[in-house]
Amino acid sequence: MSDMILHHYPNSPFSEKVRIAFGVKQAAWKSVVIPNMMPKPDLMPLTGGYRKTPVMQVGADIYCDTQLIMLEIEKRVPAPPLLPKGKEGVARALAMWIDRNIFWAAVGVVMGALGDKLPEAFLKDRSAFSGRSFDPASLKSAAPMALQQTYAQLVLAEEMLADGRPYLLGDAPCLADCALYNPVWFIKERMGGGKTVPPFDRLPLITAWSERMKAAGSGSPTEMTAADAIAIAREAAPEATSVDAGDPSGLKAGQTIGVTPDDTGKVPVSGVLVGLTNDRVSIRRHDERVGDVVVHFPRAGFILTPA
Ligand SMILES: N[C@@H](CCC(=O)N[C@@H](CS)C(=O)NCC(=O)O)C(=O)O
Repeated sequence: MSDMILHHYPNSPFSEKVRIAFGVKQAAWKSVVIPNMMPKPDLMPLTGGYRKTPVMQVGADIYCDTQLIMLEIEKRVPAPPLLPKGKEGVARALAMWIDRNIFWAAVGVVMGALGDKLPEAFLKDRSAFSGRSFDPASLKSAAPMALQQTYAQLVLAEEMLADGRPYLLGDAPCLADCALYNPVWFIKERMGGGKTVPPFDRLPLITAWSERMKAAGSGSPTEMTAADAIAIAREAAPEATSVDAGDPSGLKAGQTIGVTPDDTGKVPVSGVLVGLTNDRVSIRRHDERVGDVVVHFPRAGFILTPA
């Protein structure tokens, strides 16, 4: 069973980064809607504790973090490419900048406006998730600065479009465009889509670009239940992986290790090392409900700890 199954929820901006990639590629995928906060009882057996959204599953292989999910989609649906030839590193580096810098500024803008309308349980969950205070009054007072920061970062992308190119790296949307669509979509979705919504009142090229991106849609999703996704994992065997014996980390195949995000949702996932390359680390774990699965993470932004 090689369907790409995305575990996500509609309001999740990082999920939109992936959904728009499915749109660019006009890809078919399965959609499992997960809770927008902990607990996530049908996701944890698959990931072993990784709690962020989204997660992609293909059979008994579980891909965590959009950095890696996008590479996996690219491998499975190569055309049209998200990594333009000769600019693969640039596209990935831009995506990293956007994910790590613009996203949190955009969260500050949206939460500043909506913080006092969100359920207490959600605010508590996000405080624990991020290590930052999601208290509505603090969110509100920090919002003007978050807006300035969002603009200061987005203006760099506006400059990239200043020569008339339709997308960040040229004539076609790439990984960097999908990444940028995440915070832009988030603010537009939650604060109203108009051109006059700050900071878009001062970003005409990004505003026009976001309309072009929106037109890509989200491919062809089909709803799937969490129970069906779990059954698929149980019945499938993970794909083959290999450990680079010369990896400078010194980690060896068969060792038990923990893998932990270095920024938010810092829950370690432990398992047996079965894959290690420049761009990913893969660990095998067993769970009663899902059987043997391999959970894959990007190298950048993840801490590997020998047990
Ligand atoms: N680096 C991660 C970031 C993912 C992320 O922060 N996602 C947010 C939702 S958009 C999240 O996990 N929030 C907490 C949750 O959904 O439980 C990625 O690229 O996938």
